[in-house]
Amino acid sequence: MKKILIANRGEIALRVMRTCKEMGIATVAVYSEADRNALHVRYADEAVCIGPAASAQSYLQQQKIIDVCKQLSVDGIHPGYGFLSENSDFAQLVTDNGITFIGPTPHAMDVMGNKLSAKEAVRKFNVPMVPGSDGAITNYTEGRAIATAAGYPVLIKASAGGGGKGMRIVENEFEFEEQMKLAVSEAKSAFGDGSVFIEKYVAGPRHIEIQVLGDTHGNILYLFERECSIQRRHQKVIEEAPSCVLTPDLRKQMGECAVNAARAVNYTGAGTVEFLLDENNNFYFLEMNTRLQVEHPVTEMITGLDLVKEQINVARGLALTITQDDLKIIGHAVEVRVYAEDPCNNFLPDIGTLTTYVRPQGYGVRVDDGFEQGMDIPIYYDPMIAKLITYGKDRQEAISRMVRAIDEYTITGIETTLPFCKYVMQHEAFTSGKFDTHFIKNYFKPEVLQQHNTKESEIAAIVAVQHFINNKKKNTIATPQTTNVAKSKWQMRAN
Ligand code: MV4
Repeated sequence: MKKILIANRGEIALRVMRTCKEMGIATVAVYSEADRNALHVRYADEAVCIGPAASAQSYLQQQKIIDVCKQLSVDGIHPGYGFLSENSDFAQLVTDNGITFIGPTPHAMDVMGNKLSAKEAVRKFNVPMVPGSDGAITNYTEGRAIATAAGYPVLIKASAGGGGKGMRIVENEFEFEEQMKLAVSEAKSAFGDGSVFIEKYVAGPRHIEIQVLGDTHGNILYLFERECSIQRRHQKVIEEAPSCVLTPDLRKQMGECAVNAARAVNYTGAGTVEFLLDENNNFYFLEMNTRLQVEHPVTEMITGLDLVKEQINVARGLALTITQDDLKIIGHAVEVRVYAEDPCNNFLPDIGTLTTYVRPQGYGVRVDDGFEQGMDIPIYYDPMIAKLITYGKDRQEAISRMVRAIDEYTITGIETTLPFCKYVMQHEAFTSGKFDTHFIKNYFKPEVLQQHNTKESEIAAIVAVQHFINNKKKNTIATPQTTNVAKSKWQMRAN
């Protein structure tokens, strides 16, 4: 592979191109009309506009992307995450056109893309699963019997679902029929597939996922876990590696189960096996993601591996050069996702211009982003503007560094989730490690940020008055400019 097209935008497009550059591989960007001035377009060696702003008319245009590859003699495509990354038809189309798809086979994507077929495939490979139905349930009588055997409450999940869509909790047998009816009709309208299945409801679980890496020679490794329990509306907000609750023994067990799950589909490239972990440290397979994930940097930080480089080498047909025994966790990494959303206003997307955009710097800080000061946040795509990752020798150092980095990060013009992330970093439940997927529901309400702001504003006012009095005493005049600078700085912080 000498030239790779990145079928994506934003931070992940840049992330992939950086590794290509280090490997001496030329890069091609594709972009929509809304992304003309985007950083991924400027960073690439060549860039081609493939259509209007709407994703369906640009980043999802499979044939247009193939045409660009032909025109520019591209020999590999990296799909990033989202968009076409888990579309097996696209992976097949790429391959059929003699281009290397940097990702797993269409077969692996198809099996793992459906929850029921994924569970069926991995069940034979000794991967623990939540008690429930073995396949799709087709009638209420059968469903109720399975639910009773598993024990209420149960969840009815859509086989084609993802991100919590089409999931319904059933508290008792009397609700069963109504909830199943709703689940099936939701699944039909959302995914065009009404298949549903039953799982016992695991209360207060942690979301632990294992990074795996497979080559085309049958080697599969686990690159340890990421803890992603802090989510809202099934969207991850904070991730870290390693998890502070896994013992070396549990880590090995979960890692080996993840490798087994990957083996069920002869997995190649980078993938993630998701588990629920209950209060008694029982873990259960949820699903497998057949792409590079948003939160992959925390794994890179603790293993020292460049996951994109590994993906490219695997796609080239090279055998992995490391073994499981070579892999060690060194230090701790935390990632916060910076969304253009207002945490004080139900996390509603906040669009606008990045009037001020100053990134944090210094030892142990990594920022993966796709924006610059003065740019507009387009409404057409994901509202994530950046990922802020900190690394430390241990969890406490990574967290302290994160708080410092969030304080340095200066963004005005739009509201972001940064103040929310700082709140989490300083919360006792987070710092002590005693939290689960209900963290936000249990501990967050907008007022906690408002109070924080009021306090900072009060301190700012006191400092300003004292400064003014001191200046008067010294018989010097505080120039309007000095006053303005001090004020605007505090305003930014208070925002
Ligand atoms: C569960 C569960 C409890 N018990 N399954 C949510 C999205 C999908 N990936 C799976 N999800 C869950 N499945 C059983 N049997 C709780 C969740 C869940 C969740 C999982 C991971 C991270 C955050 C979550 C938030 C709410 C519910």
